[in-house]
Amino acid sequence: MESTVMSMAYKTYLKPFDEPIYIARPLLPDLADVTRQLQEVWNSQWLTNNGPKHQALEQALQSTLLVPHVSLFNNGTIALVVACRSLRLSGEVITTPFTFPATSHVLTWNNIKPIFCDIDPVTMNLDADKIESQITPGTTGILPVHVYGTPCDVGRIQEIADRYGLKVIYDAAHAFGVEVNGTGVGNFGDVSMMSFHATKTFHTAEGGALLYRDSHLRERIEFLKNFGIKNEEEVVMPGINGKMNEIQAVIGLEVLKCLAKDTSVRQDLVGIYRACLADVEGVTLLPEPPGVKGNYQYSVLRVNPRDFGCSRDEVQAQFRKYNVFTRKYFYPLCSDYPCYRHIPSASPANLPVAQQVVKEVLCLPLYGKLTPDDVERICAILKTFRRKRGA
Ligand code: T4K
Repeated sequence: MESTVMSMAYKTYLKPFDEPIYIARPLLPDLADVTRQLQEVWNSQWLTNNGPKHQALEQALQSTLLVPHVSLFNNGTIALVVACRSLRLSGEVITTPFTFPATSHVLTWNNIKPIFCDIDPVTMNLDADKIESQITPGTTGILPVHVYGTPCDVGRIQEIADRYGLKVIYDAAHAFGVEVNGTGVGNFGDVSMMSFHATKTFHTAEGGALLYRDSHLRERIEFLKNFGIKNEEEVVMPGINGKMNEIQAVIGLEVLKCLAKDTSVRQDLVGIYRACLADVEGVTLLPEPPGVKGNYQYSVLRVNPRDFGCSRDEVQAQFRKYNVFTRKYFYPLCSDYPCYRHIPSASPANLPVAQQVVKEVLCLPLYGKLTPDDVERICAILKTFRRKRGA
């Protein structure tokens, strides 16, 4: 009798969620707090162009991210476009195919040819061992991505860059607050870009920033993000409009106040994912590297179809029936887009690891409003998809 009741309860547990469970949901501060700050913006009648909220956020982020310079932007993509310009990159830049489209597109927007290099099978970041073979006389830089917030092999990459006189720009879109042995991740390379899109741990609805140590870069970056305007009489370079406005900055200031608590909730939820899936054959979660303070931006599953008895795509399709919307970040590979697949380095033969990884990864829902019970239920549902060999 007791076991029948339990099994009925379990069946209910395995029913579809009443409301859709998305991959991400934005961290929303108390609206009253946001409104209070917006009232100040209204009173000041200063809505954009380096206003007081913008300045306050820039300073707050310099200390939060442990980096000497932060320049705010209207989104991460424009920030990355400006980063390439600020370092005068040209010709060819070595990058990863396993990323969001923005990474390779910013090179194209700068008339730079992306050269795709294969990735590490565990971290899924650019494989430092394979970078040198892609360097040619036309190479001016390396654009690695700290995918899912896992830091790249920053030491090795810098050593290669120094040896060949190359610049390094990190796409750190996912790496807000990540530290490597106590150093803010934005201190590595020449410049790093962070995205403050609504789906990121820290956000300004849309937004982004460049992080860097060299104070000489600041003036050029600030000109480039503001049409190249020096003053009312002088325009010194062909800049773009990359400015963050005061409303975005207010959202950022309020999100920042809630971030530590939200990150701790995310950390606990990742712990539950790990505990629930530890013994499930055929699925693994992205490991946390030693010495790294993570930000728990994503919960990244790898599905081995042979051992799990079901492919990543089948898992995603099955989850949809339960109202759970996972994402195949980052399928397809950038090197497989029609605009890039003609490039010789985009050939699948050059990117065997990326070609394999891109079939296996599935990002699971992760955000502060998800409950431990939700995560346990998502894991329980996932386990039902497993097909034992021979079954
Ligand atoms: N480099 C890398 C490595 C990146 O991953 C990104 C952006 C960039 C550069 C460029 O940075 P930004 O220019 O964006 O600052 C989302 C984000 O839009 C994008 O910022 C992010 N990477 C990427 C990984 O994820 P989509 O196309 O998956 O977004 P979307 O609209 O499908 O949203 C995903 C889910 O989030 C929805 O199913 C529901 C939920 N959601 C979304 C929004 C926008 C909400 O609950 N509320 C919302 O307001 O790209």
